[in-house]
Formats: sequence, C-alpha cells, structure tokens
Amino acid sequence: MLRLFTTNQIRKVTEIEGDWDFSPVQPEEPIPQAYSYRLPVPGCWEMHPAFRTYRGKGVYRRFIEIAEPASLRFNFKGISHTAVILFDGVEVGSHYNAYTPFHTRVIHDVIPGRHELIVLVDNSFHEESKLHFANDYFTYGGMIRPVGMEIISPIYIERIQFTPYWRDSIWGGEVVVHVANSSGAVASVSVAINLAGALMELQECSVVAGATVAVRGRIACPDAKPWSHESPHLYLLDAKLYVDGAADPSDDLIERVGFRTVTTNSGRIQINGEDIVLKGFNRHEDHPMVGAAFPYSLMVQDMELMIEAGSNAVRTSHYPNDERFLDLCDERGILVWEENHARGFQLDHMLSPGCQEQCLACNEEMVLSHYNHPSIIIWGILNECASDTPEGRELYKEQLTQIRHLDNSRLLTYATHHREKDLCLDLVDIVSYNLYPGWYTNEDPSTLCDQARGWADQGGGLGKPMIMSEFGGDGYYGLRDATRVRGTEERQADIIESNLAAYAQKSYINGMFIWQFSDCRVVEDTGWLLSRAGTQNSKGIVDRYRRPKMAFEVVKKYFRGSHSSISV
Ligand code: ADA
Repeated sequence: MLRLFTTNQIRKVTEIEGDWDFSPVQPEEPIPQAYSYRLPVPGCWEMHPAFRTYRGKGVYRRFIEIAEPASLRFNFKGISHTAVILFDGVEVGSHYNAYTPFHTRVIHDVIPGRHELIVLVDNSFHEESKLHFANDYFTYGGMIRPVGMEIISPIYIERIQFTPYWRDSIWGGEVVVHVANSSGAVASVSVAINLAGALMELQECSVVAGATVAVRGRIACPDAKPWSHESPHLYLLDAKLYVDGAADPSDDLIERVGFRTVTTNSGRIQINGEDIVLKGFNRHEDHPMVGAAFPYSLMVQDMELMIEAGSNAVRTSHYPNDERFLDLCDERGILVWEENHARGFQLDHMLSPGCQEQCLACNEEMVLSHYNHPSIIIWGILNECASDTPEGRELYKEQLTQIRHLDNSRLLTYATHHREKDLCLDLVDIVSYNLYPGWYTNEDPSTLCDQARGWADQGGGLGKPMIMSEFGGDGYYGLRDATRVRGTEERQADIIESNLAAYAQKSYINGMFIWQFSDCRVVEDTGWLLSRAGTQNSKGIVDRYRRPKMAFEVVKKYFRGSHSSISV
C-alpha cells in the first residue's frame, strides 16, 4: 500500500511488493554474480537471520513484465540509506537519506517483455554520510518503504501544491500544479481541477522539452468544512492533464487535502483561529518485528495507543515519516510536527563538507512531498544541533529561510537543549526546549520551565509560543520495585507525572511532547561514554513491543484532562 487513498485513475500505478532477490556485496563489488537470498519489500534486512547486524552494501533485484510499449517511472518511498537504481543495466536514479521519497527519471520506449530492476543499497556509516551515523536510534538497511511503478505519459503531473485559506467567510485554496515534460518537443498543457464539489480549469500554457511548468489557480469551495483535530474533514483534489488541446486527459494526480489555517497570536498557537495545546509524543518509526519498515497495521496500532493515551499531536523525531502514517494523521485529526533528519550535530559536524547540502536536500524533499497533509502544522529542523554558536546560527538561518520560501503556511521550530545559550530563537515561530528534569538533572520541572521561559524571552523568543519538546526518563519494561529507583517503571512514571503536572499549570506552554512513545533500538557503538543498555533507548511509555508501562496511565490521566488544566 503506497497511500491510504487512490492517487490516480488514468496513470497506472502498481506497487512492487513481495520478495525481491537479494545479495550482500563487498564495497568494491557493485553487482553480485548470484543472489542467494530473497527479502521482502518493504522490509529491513536486519529482520533476516543472516543480516541481524549487517551494515554495508546489498543489492536487490526484481524482474518486471511489461505488456505494451510504455514509459515507466519508479517511485521509491524510502531506501535506507543510499540507493542507486538500474533499469536493464542503465542507471536511472540515485538518492541519499532513508526517510525521504524519490522518483527515477522517466524511462521512455520500454518494449514489451521482461526487464530487470536493480537497486544498490548502502547503509554503512562513512565520512560522506552526514545524516546517518551511529546515533540514538537505528539506521536499518534495505528498501524500508513501499516502491511504486508508474506507467506514465511523457508529459505528466509531477506534483500538486494546495494551500488552503479562509477568506470572506468561505474556504478556498491556492492550487499549483507542476507539469513536467520529459518528451522531446514543446507542448501546450491545461489542467482541470475538481475539489470539494468545485470545478476549475487552469489556464493553458506551454512547457518546453525537458522543463517543468507551474500552472496556478485559486479555487473557492463554499461547501467545504474545515479540517480540525475534532472533525478532520478531508477532500480529494483531482487534477487532470490535457495536452495540445486533446479532448481526453492523458494523465492525472489525486491529492487529499483539508481546509485549515495555522497561526500564532498572543503567544499561542491557533488552528482555524482557535487556541490549541499540543499533547503528544515523540515517535521513532521502529519496531522489533519490522525495524523501520512499518506495515499499515502496526502504524494503526501506534496511532490507537497514542489516541488512547489522550494525545492530539505527534512529533516525527527525528526524520520525515512514511507517508501512510501522515495519511493516518490526516484521517484521525492528529496534529504533526514533522522534522527533518538531523539529530545531535556538533558544530564541526554541521560545518563539515556536505552536511548542510544533505540537510537542505532533506528539507526540500520533506516539504515538497508532504506539503498537502493538513495534519502537518509545524516543520522542525536540526534537533539539538549547534544553535548556540554564531556559525551554527548561519546554517539554521539558511535552512529556515529555505523552508519559509518553500512553504509559508506553516509554523517553524527546532528543539534545543542549549538553554540560555541558544542564539537562534528569533528565527522561528515557536520556541521548543528539550529538558529532562528528574532524569538528566535533579531540577524541579516547574522552576525549570519558568527559567526556560525567561531564557526564551531574553533570547529572541519574547511573545512566542513555547513547547516542551522532550522530557521523560528511562523505565525498563517489567522492572518494578518499591524503592522506585532509576530505571524502574515507577520512577519513570514519577518523572513523567512531575513534568506533566508542572507544564499543565503554565499558561505560556502550548505543547508538550513526551520522550518518547515507544522504546527504540539504538546503534550499538555510538562511541559515547555511556552506551544504552540493551542497545535501546528505554524512555518509551510503551516498550518496543508496545506493551504499556506504568507511565502510560499517568499520561492518560493528564492528556485526557481529568487531572489537569490542559485544555484543547
Ligand atoms: C535528546 C534527543 C533524543 C534522545 C534523548 C535521550 O533529547 O533529542 O533523540 O536521544 O535526548 O533519550 O536522551
């Protein structure tokens, strides 16, 4: 399943799921002589007994049958972490970063018969890989997210960008349809839009060979109902492409959108003009049975548990998520802070060759591919990186400027642990702190929170909404002890209770994200002084198998509102 709704009626899209041939390869051996394994796609190779801890290169192969002459394009939702794609031995695409999708180029004039698709994958850590390295989560290997094959016309809709607005007491939207021309000749194109019962023709324009054109329009939708946490109304936006005055459309793309606005005012966050307090979890896409390759059923399980705990929000720490999970957030009305892929970069790492470029590429892919999800209300960048240095500030600034340029309709933030030393708070809409009172320090959460407000006010965040973006502590599932010592479920529950009790009383707090939803696997050799016991980060309020710990009930008590003034 690529998405939770049908994205095309004209363009033929099929998922290439199931077993692929697989072989690990030596660094200097690009294509294997033989394939001894078969691995499921989507899937992580760590789930196979032979590759539980394999870090290196591997090659996937699949044969494709084509019935009629066609142009093809492949859509890879996520390969961890570097990919090179070969079609009949010819390179047709490449990509770095596990957590953002990409397409191959259009492959023209594919003749009927059997064709070979090869994907070279690398999950090794090395100097050029700045986003993936030994970290406090796990970089799996393989084709971790779905793969689609499109039979596509040479002139096609590349993407749609929909920005909703509320004007003169009705909902409407700005629609931008990007049309690409991979043919050898200039073409004249027009687009018909159908959205929430409203129809619109986007003006005819020409697109030269090899180029892309943005066709724009504004559409009023008087019958549309707003999207919100309580009532997440969704609408299909159907775009049909007409080329050179043809009577019938030759391509289409269907997006699913919602009508809502996101603003800040008087130090608070508003959805559709109404103040909101975000109550949620930091979530890694990680599960012991599947690694990072979540099937839909496990996404739903996570979602239902988070809803049961009373949350209305999720932070996709620390990378863009599988789009099916975002689709699910759209459907269930869960508000999303989606984050680029960057955790814990020191300044020298940020300044090292390639790092900023890899972040910028990730930002662009994240924003452009996930632009239409009404659930996403915040873009986040660079978790706990060097926002306390002038050089780091320049890099934060460049990335935030880039995202504002790509999307001016959402709020921007980053999670900092630099306390009074942070230098970038003036650059964002929301101030977000990762502080761990009760776990990494013995500070009182209420006093610390007031202090943090003071740092924000002094440091460029005056008058801005504030979120406690991470707090919590380790709790080993099943370790219960009346002494309530560190690591017990009791102590973890105490820490989370004291944090939530404090933040619930602060009128300037607009959001709280518990670290973390579930325990997650971490890379064994992080080189840190204190490695994580059991190679897992154990701060989940459910364990890796989603069994609730004692803290789960505490969260429920606060997030569901019966024991606090947290209101939504
Ligand atoms: C940081 C970081 C998280 C996690 C957490 C912890 O705040 O953002 O990824 O590592 O600390 O558990 O210590």
